[in-house]
Amino acid sequence: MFSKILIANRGEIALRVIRACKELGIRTVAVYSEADVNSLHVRFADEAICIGASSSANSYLNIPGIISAAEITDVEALHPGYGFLAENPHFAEVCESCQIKFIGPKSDSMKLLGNKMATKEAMKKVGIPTVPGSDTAVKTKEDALAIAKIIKYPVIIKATAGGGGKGMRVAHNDVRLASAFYMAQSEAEAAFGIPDVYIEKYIERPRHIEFQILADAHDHIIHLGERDCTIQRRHQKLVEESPSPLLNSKLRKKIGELAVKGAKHIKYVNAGTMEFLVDQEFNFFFMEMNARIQVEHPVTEMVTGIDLIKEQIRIAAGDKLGYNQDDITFKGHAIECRINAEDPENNFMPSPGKIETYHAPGGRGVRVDSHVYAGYEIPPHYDSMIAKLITHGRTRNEAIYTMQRALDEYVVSPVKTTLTFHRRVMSDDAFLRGEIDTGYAERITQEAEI
Ligand code: MV4
Repeated sequence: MFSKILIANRGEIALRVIRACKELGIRTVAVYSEADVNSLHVRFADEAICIGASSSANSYLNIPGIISAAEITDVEALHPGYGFLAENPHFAEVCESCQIKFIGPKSDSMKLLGNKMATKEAMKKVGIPTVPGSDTAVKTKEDALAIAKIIKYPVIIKATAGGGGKGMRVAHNDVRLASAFYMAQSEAEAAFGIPDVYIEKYIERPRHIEFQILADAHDHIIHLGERDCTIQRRHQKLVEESPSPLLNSKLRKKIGELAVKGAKHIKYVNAGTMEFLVDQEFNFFFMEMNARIQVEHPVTEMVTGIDLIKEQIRIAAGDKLGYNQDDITFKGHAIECRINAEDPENNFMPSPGKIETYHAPGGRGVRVDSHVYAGYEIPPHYDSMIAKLITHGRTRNEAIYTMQRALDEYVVSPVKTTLTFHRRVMSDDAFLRGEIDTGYAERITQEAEI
């Protein structure tokens, strides 16, 4: 096992990794930007090094700065968290070439998974259902029209280098397809430096269900069930839960086995997530695979009792998984609400600034993962998430009632937060019935769907 790890991240996830390290007896090194001097991840780590100015580009994305910090402090491994450099194959290679173990998948896996179309083809090859569409990059408007003729409208154009909803365009007819095609291409070129796009049949009002995978370096792969992440806005998840109210144990077993098969096929190692869309008829389709620990990992931890961060560290250290698929049992129901410093009454506009009053909820069945406190100044430079509120209950209703109670207790002022949005969701009849789709968040905030 490692004796010292550097955490190349900030905020709640840096704190989450530090906590796991402490429980494993591993010393920790935090890195921070000038804006984060007073952050809890700096205070709770054994050592902390400033790696640059406030902007992400100068700090948490500054590869030479992070590597220098790792060398000075003589760490054996590095945890990237999520976002920033977590899925950057070049960064993983630099770490390995400096004898620093990157706690994540191999850089080759990250390269493949960064290409959404190549990943889709790889999964299709082992019998995982994918959405009908082009199986190579679509280079001309004529090709795009020919594919649309076969799969029929509506269609969606996606950037091969995209993911997470970036660079997507929907078209309902030939005229719109032509302009959507050119727009998607130029957006892809501008955002990723790669103009390649592909086309799929557009699934209307789907649900987003993802499976958590754990894979060790000894060809042993298991899944830890699913998370339903259907409640999103502009591709930002707001509420996640496990199990999904949509799946029964038969469908869970079926998709879970396919997810494991897919991860095995690409020789994936570490924690990963296979993302699926489920349509109104319960057909499911593989979308993409995420090569990182995800924000919403706590809901899986709550229902399986497994510490995913510790598992990531053990896997990177070369340990074998300590259990088989049959040893994984699911207990009760967990829900996570993302508390962002954003104003739901004003188009979710970021609301950075100083938190004057802060009271986090507690009590039975409540978990809060957060780096903020009374007097904390939310910097304007990064993601606006300030906390994750997770509740667990024996049933979905119990988890919801505990969430309602915890949301009532939560006080954050004067910054605006998504607490108000969550209070509305947790008492909304459609949500209580589990009748949601990807248009839900926009509908209840009376916004137009994209
Ligand atoms: C789709 C789709 C409909 N049809 N693909 C958005 C994120 C990316 N991972 C996949 N996304 C979508 N792909 C086809 N063929 C609709 C979405 C989508 C979506 C998916 C999950 C959750 C929220 C969403 C919001 C808008 C669009």
